[in-house]
Amino acid sequence: MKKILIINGPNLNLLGKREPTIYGSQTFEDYFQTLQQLFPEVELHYFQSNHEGALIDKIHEIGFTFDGIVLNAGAYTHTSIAIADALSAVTTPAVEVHISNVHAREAFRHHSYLSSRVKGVIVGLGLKGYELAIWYFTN
Ligand code: CA2
Repeated sequence: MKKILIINGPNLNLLGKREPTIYGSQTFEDYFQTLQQLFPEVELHYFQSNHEGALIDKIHEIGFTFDGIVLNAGAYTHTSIAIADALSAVTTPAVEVHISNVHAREAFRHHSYLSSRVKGVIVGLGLKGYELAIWYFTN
């Protein structure tokens, strides 16, 4: 059974509770159940933190044994060389996901420190982006 970890960064614990016009109205916990139903053949794990170091620790913890990381690092995407370094340090491949189309938003969201360290990037397709990333790792 393939093991895949979804990592959500800062503020993504508010999904479904605030700013529904940008981020939708479903909580990630609800959507995670949908993902488990869609991919019964995958051992899916979920981790969310608002703390940069905790995200890095989790990448280190699973980054040599899991088959894939689906990473939405939130605003750390645009600031964190440390998360980029963590992705380079591990062997588990990652796919970067953004719920909103960051390229249609403020200029500071157009650059990602992480994109060069991942297999690919999915932006602007809402929560479906996570599904597509898992599909990539399983097909
Ligand atoms: O579009 C995305 O997935 C982002 O990674 C979301 C980040 C943002 O900083 C990135 O530029 C793009 C922000 C996450 C904030 O999530 C919230 C969810 C609900 C309510 C308020 C914030």
